[in-house]
This record gives sequence, C-alpha cells and structure tokens, in this order.
Amino acid sequence: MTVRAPAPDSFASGFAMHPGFLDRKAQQALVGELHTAEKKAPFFVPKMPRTGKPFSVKMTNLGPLGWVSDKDSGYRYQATHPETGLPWPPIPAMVIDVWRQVSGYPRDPEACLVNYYEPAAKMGLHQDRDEQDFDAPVVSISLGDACLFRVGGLKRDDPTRSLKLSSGDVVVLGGDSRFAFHGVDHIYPGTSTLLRDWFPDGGRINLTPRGVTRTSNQTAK
Ligand code: MD3
Ligand code: FE
Repeated sequence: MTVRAPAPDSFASGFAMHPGFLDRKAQQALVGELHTAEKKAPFFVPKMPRTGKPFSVKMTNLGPLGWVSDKDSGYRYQATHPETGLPWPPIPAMVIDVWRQVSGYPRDPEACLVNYYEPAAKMGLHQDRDEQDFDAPVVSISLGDACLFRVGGLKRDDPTRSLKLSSGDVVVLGGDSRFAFHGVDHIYPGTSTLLRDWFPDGGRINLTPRGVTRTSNQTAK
C-alpha cells in the first residue's frame, strides 16, 4: 500500500499538516488531562440518526458545546452530556494553545470532540457540516496508535488520498478543505504506548477543536 502526503496543490488553501507538532512530554500531559476530564464526561457511543446503528468510535466532548448523535434527534451540538446531563468539562489550555498557533482564526474553539478508537474501530467517509461557523477551520490532534486517514474532495465520489496520522501530529482543515469528505480507514494497533495506562489494548484518541456558532459580524453562507 502506498501512503503519500497530500500534494502541495491538492487544496487551494487551508489544509496544513504539522507532523510531530506535540512532543512526547506534551502528549503525556494532554492524555493526563483527558483522562481526568473523561471521569466527569464519560465516553458514550453515538448512534446514527434514524437507524440507531452505533458508531464504532466512542466519544466525549470538552468546551461550551459538544457534538452528539442519537436515533431520534440526529446530529447536533448541545451544552450537556447526553447521559449525565452535566455541562462538558473545559477545553484544556494546551488544546487552546495549539488552536491559537495553527488555526489562523481569531476566536477560540467552542467545542472539542474527543474520539476514542479501539484497535478495530474506524470512521466512514463523511463531511463535517453540523457547525454554523463555516469560517472556522477544524483542527485535528492525534494521540496514541497511528491511523490511516483518508481525505477526498467536496463530492463523495471525488478521488481520495490516504495519509498516516501518528501520535502528536496536528492537521488543520480550513478553507477549501473544510468540507472535504474524510474518514479513518483503520488503526495501526500497537504502534504507540502513549495510552497504555488508560487503555491496556491501546487505540487512538483524536481531538478536534472547532468553532460552532456564528457571530453577528459573519455573513450568511
Ligand atoms: C477533513 N475525526 O471527528 S480528524 C470527526 O481522526 C473526524 O477522529 C477524524 O472526522 C478522526 O469528525 C478525523 C481530521 C479531520 C477533521 C475534520 C475534517 C479531517 C477533516 C473536516 C474536513 C475535512
Ligand atoms: Fe469529521
């Protein structure tokens, strides 16, 4: 299998890859904060709208808003955990710090999705369009086992390219890449020891801080 980095011109603007952005110490500190936060906002299993089919990833959220999905109400952002009813814990300062360094966006994120992939989990090709603020990029921070990530174009049938994301890598999906179809084909089990104390079988955590709401200054799209 060939895994190649995206061609520099593959998106006109807004896509940036920062391999190894967080060093091992920073990754460990961040995992410690996530482990603590997850005790207050436990991982839950999102369900597909209408069918109720469970996702293979578990997830939770940090920040004023969190993304949830269930059979009856579908995809949405809300201020509380769907099972505990409590507000989401705050976004860690380290995540805000990464966002400020890479996003090029004036406002701080309002939501930070936390996806946990067991070694066998994956995420099908999809677009992220439940946010109202389409100007804000999505930033991705990978922790733990590496994965094979796939990103395509604005239409589901557009050609895709694959890239490997490893622990500490940061990706910025802004501009023309903001609405690209993307997914996670598989995890490479046993490629990192970072999550060992929390998940003995390893796996991968992905954080995606994002903007959600629009301000009155922003024009409608
Ligand atoms: C490309 N997460 O939470 S992060 C998601 O690795 C999600 O857990 C994946 O897709 C993961 O929605 C991918 C990288 C990512 C995030 C958002 C994107 C890539 C994107 C939005 C547009 C294009
Ligand atoms: Fe996504």
